[in-house]
Amino acid sequence: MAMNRRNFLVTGAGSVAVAASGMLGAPWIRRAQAAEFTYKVGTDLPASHPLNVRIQEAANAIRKETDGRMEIRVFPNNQLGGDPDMFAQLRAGALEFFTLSGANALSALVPKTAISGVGFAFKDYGQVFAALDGELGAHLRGLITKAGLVVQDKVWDNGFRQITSSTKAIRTPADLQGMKIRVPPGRLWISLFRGLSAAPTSISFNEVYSALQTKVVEGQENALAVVDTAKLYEVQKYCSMTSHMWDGFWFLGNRAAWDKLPANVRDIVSKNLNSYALQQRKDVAQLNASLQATLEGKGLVINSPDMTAFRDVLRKSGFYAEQKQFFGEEEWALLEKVTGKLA
Ligand code: X2X
Repeated sequence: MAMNRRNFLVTGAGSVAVAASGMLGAPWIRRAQAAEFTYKVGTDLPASHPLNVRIQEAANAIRKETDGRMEIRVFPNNQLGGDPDMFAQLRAGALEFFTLSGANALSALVPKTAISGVGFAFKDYGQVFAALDGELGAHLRGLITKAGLVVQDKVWDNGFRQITSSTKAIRTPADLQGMKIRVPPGRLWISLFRGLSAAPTSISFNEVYSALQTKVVEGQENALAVVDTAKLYEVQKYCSMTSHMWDGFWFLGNRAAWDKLPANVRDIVSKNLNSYALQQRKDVAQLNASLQATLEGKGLVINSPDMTAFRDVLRKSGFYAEQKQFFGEEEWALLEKVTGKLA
């Protein structure tokens, strides 16, 4: 077998070793051979974030349980592009799997998935997962499926989002007035921060570090696990614990690629993705609870404002009335069934 660079890249280092040692076909080398199905998953977070760590563990379990038939390769950190790009690739079939927030680019196709990000809707993780593992989640997954995509049952955690800034701590609603803040692509984020009288700009995550560094924007908002793993503390000074919204990732699949998998392989994939998602939720909750001290050690100045006044500003701005109308009576009722009256 001739080994040129292309062969090497296609077959991988395992096969090179096999070819070189003349052991082709040896049964114990089976794992090094190409899988029958090699699918990619793209994510927007750094490799060290529990989202990627647990997806990789799920992929390992899936390879093992399918006897090497199914390989899922993880491409973290926007290696395959920003969220809108990866979402387009997923829809076109160039990418088989993609994790995406319901409030992010997914809401351009399925607007109602953004409902999980409504400002101050969930008071804690108990409410978040009661809603998303319950009726609201089932309803949203139905809409995603109707739009032609595949979605796994368990949502992965991003966390409650906090505001960081290079210019000031956020202590009162007045501190947000006119603040140039980066938000992810998605209508809801713009409505939320306009409702709080800030000046939000949509920027996809792959451009956030440099947008903060060059001061195109003063601040951004993300869960502490993201602030830490993406090293945003290097380009931000303050972090205000606003927990203004919860955010999570749906594990999406391309319909044609999914339907190509035999039923027993699909079952193994879903079973593992859903069980590792539950592990990942625990990791993120623990991290977000313990990272304050770590981030202070890295130089961030952290404060915890009383959020009552912020909610009042949002209510008075008409935010909840507007969102209720946007998402619709049925969806709003499913949300309020868990959260209690919001508007
Ligand atoms: O873009 C973001 O800020 C991120 C990484 O949190 C999302 O995917 C929504």
